[in-house]
Amino acid sequence: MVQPIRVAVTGAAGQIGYSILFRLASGETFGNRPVILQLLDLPIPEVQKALQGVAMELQDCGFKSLAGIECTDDPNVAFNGVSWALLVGSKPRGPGMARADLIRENGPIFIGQGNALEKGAGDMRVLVVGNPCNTNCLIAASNCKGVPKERFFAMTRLDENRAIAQLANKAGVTNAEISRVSVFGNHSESMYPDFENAKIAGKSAKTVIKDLKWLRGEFVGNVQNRGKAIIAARGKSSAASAASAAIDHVKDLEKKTARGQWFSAAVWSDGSYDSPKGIYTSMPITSDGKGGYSVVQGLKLSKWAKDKIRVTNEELLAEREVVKELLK
Ligand code: NAX
Repeated sequence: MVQPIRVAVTGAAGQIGYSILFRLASGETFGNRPVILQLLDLPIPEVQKALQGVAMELQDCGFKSLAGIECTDDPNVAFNGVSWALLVGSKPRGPGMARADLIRENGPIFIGQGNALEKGAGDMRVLVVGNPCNTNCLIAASNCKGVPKERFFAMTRLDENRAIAQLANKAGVTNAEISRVSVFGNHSESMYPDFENAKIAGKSAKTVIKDLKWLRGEFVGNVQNRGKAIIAARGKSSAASAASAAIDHVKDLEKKTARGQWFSAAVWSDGSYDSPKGIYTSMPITSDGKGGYSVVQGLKLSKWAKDKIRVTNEELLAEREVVKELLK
């Protein structure tokens, strides 16, 4: 009999939780391997009641691959024995709230969760989605001593997917014809989506689109500001697309990346592309299909692109400064 895989999701009663859990349970993400979901949310009666409601709906789907559901308000229970921990839960940014205040507000959550992950840790991988995700990932990893920093990721896959859709739309092709898009830096408005190495139907995106002004201006801006545009249109932040990107991340890390392809994730900086060490910054990576990854090396970037990457990494250094007392 195949051993079930245990997957923890925090903030499971929230918007993203409501989209992600069904795709984790359905068999789509882990194939035929049975899944036990370990769902964490706040110790507030209404929140725990809502979480029970989500668990009831999961049961009602009758997924053959769902082997169990545990709902809890205790991170030690949620992370016990997991292979994946998806850290979604955190407070959203309130109106007029500065980014630094959000960082200070959410940072402490990731100390406790880092400690609990350390206790429960087997050979797990952690994906931080809750914002500011790069810096929250740094806090969690730093408070999870003994677990290699390379097992932690912050999610920038949504930004990559947004960039793919923008390029496909401009070139009048399907998303499937776009490849080799990378997101560099922070999951914030400073991120840099690289089109210089992207391909459209196997040809350089720059030669297909032939409009450098659009690529450097509208394209980059649309990707950087897409989160805001969704809030303006929907009145709520992206949820289904964020959940979908997290599923893409897990699936892509679980399988060996096809030759010549890559995907984006914020990883523990090894200094590639002149990124400072000691931060989680987004880079193009490939997976070995066994839980390990490598940063794609040797991409050619213009001085203009390198400047953009420098700026977004400087923002990450400034965020690290804000949370320095939370790091071990
Ligand atoms: P919701 O407010 O709908 O849900 C958040 C859930 O987290 C709530 O159920 C809340 O009770 C729970 N929570 C809060 N603190 C917790 C704690 N200490 N332990 C466990 N649970 C806790 O937000 P949702 O729309 O689901 O978004 C969740 C996070 O994802 C936010 O931080 C959001 O900014 C971030 N996002 C990140 C994205 C990315 O690409 N990295 C994109 C989408 C999204 O903006």
